[in-house]
Amino acid sequence: MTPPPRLSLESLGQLSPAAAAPRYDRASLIPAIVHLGLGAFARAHLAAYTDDLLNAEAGATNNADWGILGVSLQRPDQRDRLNPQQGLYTTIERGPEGERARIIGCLLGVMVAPEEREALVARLASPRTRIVSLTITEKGYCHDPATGRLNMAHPDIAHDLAHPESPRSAIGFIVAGLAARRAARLAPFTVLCCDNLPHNGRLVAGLVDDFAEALDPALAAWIAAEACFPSTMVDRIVPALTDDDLAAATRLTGLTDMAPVGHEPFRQWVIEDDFVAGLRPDWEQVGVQFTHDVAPFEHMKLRLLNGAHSALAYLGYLAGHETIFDTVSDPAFAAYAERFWAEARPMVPPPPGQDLKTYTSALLARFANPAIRHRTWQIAMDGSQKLPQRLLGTVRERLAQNLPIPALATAIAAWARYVGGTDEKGAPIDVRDPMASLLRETLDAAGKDAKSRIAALLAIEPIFGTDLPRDPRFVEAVTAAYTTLLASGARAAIA
Ligand code: CS2
Repeated sequence: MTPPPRLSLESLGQLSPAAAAPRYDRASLIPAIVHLGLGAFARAHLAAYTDDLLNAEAGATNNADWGILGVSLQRPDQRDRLNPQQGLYTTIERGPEGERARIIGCLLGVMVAPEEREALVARLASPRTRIVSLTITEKGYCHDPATGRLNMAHPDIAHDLAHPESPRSAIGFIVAGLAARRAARLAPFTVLCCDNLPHNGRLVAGLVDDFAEALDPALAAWIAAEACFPSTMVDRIVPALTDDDLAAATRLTGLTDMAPVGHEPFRQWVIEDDFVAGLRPDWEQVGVQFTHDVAPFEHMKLRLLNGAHSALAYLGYLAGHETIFDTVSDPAFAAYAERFWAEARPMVPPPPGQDLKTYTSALLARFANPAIRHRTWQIAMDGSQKLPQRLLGTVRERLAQNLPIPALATAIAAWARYVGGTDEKGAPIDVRDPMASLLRETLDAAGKDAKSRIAALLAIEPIFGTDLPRDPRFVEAVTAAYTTLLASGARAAIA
């Protein structure tokens, strides 16, 4: 049997009638958005919203220019899958009622930064580029998570400061692009951070400033005066691509797509309305919320969604659960999630019009979506970069009010158990974390005793700061939870 034709502009005519195709004229789009870190999430979120807007505006001219150029900062695989399809790909929405496929048309192509550094800087400096958006994950910012400052000793940052015209890091590319615009007397672009970091716009502005200041204080002053760094809260559960997704895309579209993306129905995007010259797509027409203060939304999302995600990922993985769905289908873990939220909710001021109990009930339902196979191992990645904003802020605020932290301490103990590198059956864990070797060495040096292992991990300042390791209430709670995890296993520990 010959495989169905590869998805492309030419084969769109053969798209299955059940799948939706772009209704706008793709030829009129220009890549006014350059997106750094093009992964599944951005393709199911930023690009899906933009595609909705283009569909809604089809025929009108005012929004016809907002196409997206994707950039991979490391590997070529997204380009190799997407460029032969002219940037087209299938999104598969998976809800309790079944699957719905559509073709996204606003991605115009993908560049691979390490192979075309100068060309990418030239793109960023092009007058047509208005927005540079980012989903590069927490570690992509090369910062110290506890202080939010740029890590000048990071190898990529050290390289980029020595070779600013030929950068490696996202921060290096942004500053190179802005420097070229300033030299050409162009306005800067807006930097739109879409990663799960607190005050993400302000954070990136600070990192760009740290970098530019080290290079050229006049450039730093120009960026501070002219550029915009709106903060955002982004939300949609988008697991990494699997072979099942490839088969599902073919089944639903009748075409071969090497880069489909599966996602849950829910999505949310809250953006601070602060763009250079006010230039941005009218995303509010398709459900994006613009506000002058994103902080309460990101607080709620990072602490309640991502906090519970990380807690369930470590505990669930240790208990042998492959996905978040498997984990919360186990009543002991669903009950744990409720206890976690009961600890976290009082430390979250609700955003306008939002009831937090309703929010966390909806989260449990989202986690329990059987059609979404989000691996605990995927969420467990990069814990050193995630713990501060997901768990430790809540811990600090509860301790300041002398409130107990049993569920939070259990989550941190599960992380400590996880980064130890062996699971409850003695099998090795593939720990992915920029600090993986430091974590390993720290634990090896600490020996076998639970108290000294926890003390050694909590002494890692970029994660825990200087206050938490000195707080006996925190240290004792995490040590006790860790001891129980070792003795009884994750499931019994929470049951
Ligand atoms: C997850 C997030 O991988 C992770 O760490 O917690 O990717 C989560 O799925 C998204 O933030 C949901 O919006």
